[in-house]
Amino acid sequence: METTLIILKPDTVQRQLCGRIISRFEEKGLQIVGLKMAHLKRELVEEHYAPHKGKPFYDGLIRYMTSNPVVILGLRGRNAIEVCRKLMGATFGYNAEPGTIRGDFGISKSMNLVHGSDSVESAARELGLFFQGYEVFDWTPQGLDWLYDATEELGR
Ligand code: IDP
Ligand code: MG
Repeated sequence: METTLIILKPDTVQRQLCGRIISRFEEKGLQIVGLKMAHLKRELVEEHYAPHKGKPFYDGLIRYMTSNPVVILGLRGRNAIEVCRKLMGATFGYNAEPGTIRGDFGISKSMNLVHGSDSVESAARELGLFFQGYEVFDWTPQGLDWLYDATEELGR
């Protein structure tokens, strides 16, 4: 099982799409293990997006991400990082395939509704930035045996 960091960006909150977008992840079988709302401070967003520092869109990205509240999620499941990236779709809304979150709800380059970690290393780094340990909950979904093959995938 992997856990990934998802942020519903300010455009998702403003456009009141949080519920619909969280449903996409839940319907797929991902489990919410952390959830909170925050108006992000500049320093935290700068650290989160440090790999993009110096790129032409960086300053605008920081302004956008600190402009309004966001919703932050920890999502858990098999291959959660890749699964979430697939559900999100390509970075730019106008490129993203229909059926994906970015493909169905947006058309912008920067305002693309969601952030999702892109590797095991970045997921660990980003979860550590946005959640304290006690804010991530280890709970067992009742329906787990109907989402995964118990013997083959869950080792039971
Ligand atoms: P990702 O969110 O699909 O992983 P990244 O390349 O990591 O995409 O870029 C981080 C965020 O920066 C994007 O989600 C988007 O909001 C913004 N961004 C990336 N490239 C551009 C650009 O060329 N113009 C404007 N904003 C961009
Ligand atoms: Mg990225």
